[in-house]
Amino acid sequence: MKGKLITGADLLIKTLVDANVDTIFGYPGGAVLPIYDALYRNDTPFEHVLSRHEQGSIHAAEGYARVTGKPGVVLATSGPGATNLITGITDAMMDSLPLVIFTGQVAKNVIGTDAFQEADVMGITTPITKYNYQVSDVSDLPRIVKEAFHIATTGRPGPVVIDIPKNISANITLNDFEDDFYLPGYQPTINPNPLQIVKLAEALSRAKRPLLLAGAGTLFADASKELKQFAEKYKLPVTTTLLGLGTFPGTNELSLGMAGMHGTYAANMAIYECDLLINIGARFDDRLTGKIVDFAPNAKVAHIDIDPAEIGKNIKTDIPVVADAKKALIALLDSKIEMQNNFEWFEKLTKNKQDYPLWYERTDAPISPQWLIEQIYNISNGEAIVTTDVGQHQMWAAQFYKFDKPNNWVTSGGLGTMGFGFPAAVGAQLGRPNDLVVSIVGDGGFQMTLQELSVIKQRNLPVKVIIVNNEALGMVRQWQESFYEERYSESLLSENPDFVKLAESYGVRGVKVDQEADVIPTLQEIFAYDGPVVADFRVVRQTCVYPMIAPGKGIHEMVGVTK
Ligand SMILES: Cc1ncc(C[n+]2csc(CCOP(=O)(O)OP(=O)(O)O)c2C)c(N)n1
Ligand SMILES: [Mg+2]
Repeated sequence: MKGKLITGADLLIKTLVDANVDTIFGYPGGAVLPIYDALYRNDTPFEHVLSRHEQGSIHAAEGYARVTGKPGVVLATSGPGATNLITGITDAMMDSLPLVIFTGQVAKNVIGTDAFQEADVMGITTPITKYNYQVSDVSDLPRIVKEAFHIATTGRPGPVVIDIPKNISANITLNDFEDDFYLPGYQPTINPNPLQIVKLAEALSRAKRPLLLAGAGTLFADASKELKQFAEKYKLPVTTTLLGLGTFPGTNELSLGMAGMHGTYAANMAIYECDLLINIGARFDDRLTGKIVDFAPNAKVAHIDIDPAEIGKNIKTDIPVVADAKKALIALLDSKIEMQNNFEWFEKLTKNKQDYPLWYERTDAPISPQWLIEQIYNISNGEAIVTTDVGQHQMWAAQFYKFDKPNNWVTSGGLGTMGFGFPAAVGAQLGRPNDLVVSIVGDGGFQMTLQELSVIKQRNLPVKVIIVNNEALGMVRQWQESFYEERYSESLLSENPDFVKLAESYGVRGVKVDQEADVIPTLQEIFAYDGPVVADFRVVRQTCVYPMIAPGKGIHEMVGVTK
């Protein structure tokens, strides 16, 4: 017999060390006790971060993955531990975040008997993971873990679940199984087809009104540098999706800002009027496109995406390029392209930017939420990692924080998960300990996962929580105002807790600001403070997010473009 005898849990720890894991986000329970015991007994080179709810663990892992580019690793127990992860797994699937999630499972001999804390994790997670495994033989464990990290991080990233029955982690086994793998059915296409690149180069040479649309795929491919080179070389205007913010510098003269439901007039009209739309790593989701027939109606559409399933899914595509965004951009930079004179187009877009900027009403007390975001931008020199929840504050952060650098923007796009922002900030701060992490949250969403205050206290993580407190489920209130004749059904939060006292009860500093005059000094002071802070900013409840494309309307039918 070869090798040493150890437990399956010790073998798991070894596989994590081999995968260069530095942080695990988790929460213990019966089915993972052998794994937690192995964590205790082994001198591991990685850290385990105890959340206060499994949803906190998984959103933290998402935040960590988003800002570091490394996979987020999660460990939870069977049954309720696993089901508490479901929202985060779905969120990661929708936003293509690389996660490897370990769930405990009841022992193999009782699977299917409704054993204590048994849940069908394979069944539940099949539609919300890139791949999932249940380990049935411990000798497969090293290979499965290696495969899982490979699948999560390559091609289009996504979450992978490994369900581990308790007998596998508890029993004694050998420590030296093979971990080589071969996945003939999983070979993502990385390099673009040269003929498709030629077609795209030719289309660009003919275009009079070209436009680049950059999505999160550009970030995952680490292609921001190439995107900027390409745009500047040919003077191509650039708009981004919500998740693509930061992939192209927001302050660059070629930037039109974000497109879509709450995008800028300049960006949405550019999509409406362009004759060539080059989508790089965005998935044409409905919050971007509005009514499909009015989306880029005069344009040839090129779509660069690593996931072939995205091509033509929502928008008819003339030039598909299945490839890694960086490889495709490098190929385009090397292509022969002779641009038409697009001076008039560029002038028009610049004029749209100047004539129809984002606007807001400034108020003194309570504070204007958009003005608050502008001050956060100014005082952090535009260099903070910003995480948000979902709602009005999220859209204001997207509109008014000009992201110039990639991977500093952490938000829940596809699933729109309230409760995401604060735990995501915990993971972001752990992944990038030297950066300023500002978590802009709603008074509603913060109350969904604020138990993670224990974690920032325990670890003295200097996360700055900014509550944009409108005493409302603001985005719901806005839709009720606009589309339901001001019937504010269950959307006003007049019974919010005292957030300052709440923070203090966790041992975290709390401040409340309700006058404009106090905003700048408070932000300066808390950003300089070396510890966690919860700041409750009182903003005007009635403020709406504009411009807006109403549901069912076309991208050119924005309302609230001007005051
Ligand atoms: C988990 C979850 N439940 C419900 C919703 C629907 N929803 C979207 S925005 C919103 C209001 C959010 O309120 P708040 O967190 O205070 O942010 P605000 O819009 O006021 O800035 C709600 C309820 C959601 N996105 N996620
Ligand atoms: Mg609110």
